[in-house]
Amino acid sequence: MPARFELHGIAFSGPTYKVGLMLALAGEPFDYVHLNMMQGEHKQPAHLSKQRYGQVPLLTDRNNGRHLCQSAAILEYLSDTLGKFGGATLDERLQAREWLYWDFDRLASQIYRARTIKLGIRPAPPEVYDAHIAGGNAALKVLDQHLAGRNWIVGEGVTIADIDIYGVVAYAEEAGFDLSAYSNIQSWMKRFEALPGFASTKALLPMESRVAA
Ligand SMILES: N[C@@H](CCC(=O)N[C@@H](CS)C(=O)NCC(=O)O)C(=O)O
Repeated sequence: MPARFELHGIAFSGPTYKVGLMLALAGEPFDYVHLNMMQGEHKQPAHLSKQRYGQVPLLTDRNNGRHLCQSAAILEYLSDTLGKFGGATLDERLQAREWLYWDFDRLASQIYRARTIKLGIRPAPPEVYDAHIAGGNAALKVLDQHLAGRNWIVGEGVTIADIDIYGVVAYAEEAGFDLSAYSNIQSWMKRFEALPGFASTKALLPMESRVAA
C-alpha cells in the first residue's frame, strides 16, 4: 500500500524540511518527489495545478486527495489530522500559531535570505546581507530569551512551533549566524535533535525522488 503522504520539494528548501520533519517526528512515512527547479518544473502547469504559488513544499494527502501548500499551513493541517504536536489546550494551540506567524515575519525571512546570499544563490550587496544578519540576530535574541527556563516554545511538550522554528534555526550557521551567544537556543536544539524520529535535512530531503520504505 502506498504511503499516505507525498511531499514535493528540493533538498535545499527549509520550508520543505519543516514538513519532512513533522512527518518524520509523527512517524508518518512519505514518498518524496524531487522537483527540478533548475528546469522550472515548479512553474509548469502540472505543479501549478496543485501548488498555486509555484513553490515548494507541496504535500499531497492521498487519503482525501488534498494538495496543500505553505509550510506553516501544512504543519497546522498535519497536527489537526494526525492529532500530534498541536498543543495540549486551545491556548497552547493559539500560542503555537502565533509563533508560526512570528517566524515568517521576523526569523525565517532573515535567516533564509541571508543563507541564499551567503551560498551565492541570490547575490546581493554586503549591506543587504548585513541587514539580514542584524534582523536575524534581533529575532534570535527574542527566541533565546523566551526559551530561558523552558524546554519547548509552547507549554510542556513539542508543538508545531518548535518544528517550524527548528526548520529555520537549523540553517542559521550556514547562513553566517553565530549561535554561540544563544545558549537557550542551543540547549533547545539539542533537546529537539534527541526526539524520536528526528532526522537531518540530508536524511529527509535527498537529491532524487524516493518512495517510502
Ligand atoms: N512561505 C512559503 C515559502 C516557500 C518557498 O519560499 N519556497 C521556495 C524554495 S525554499 C521556492 O519554492 N522558491 C521558488 C519560487 O518562489 O519561485 C512556505 O513556507 O512554504
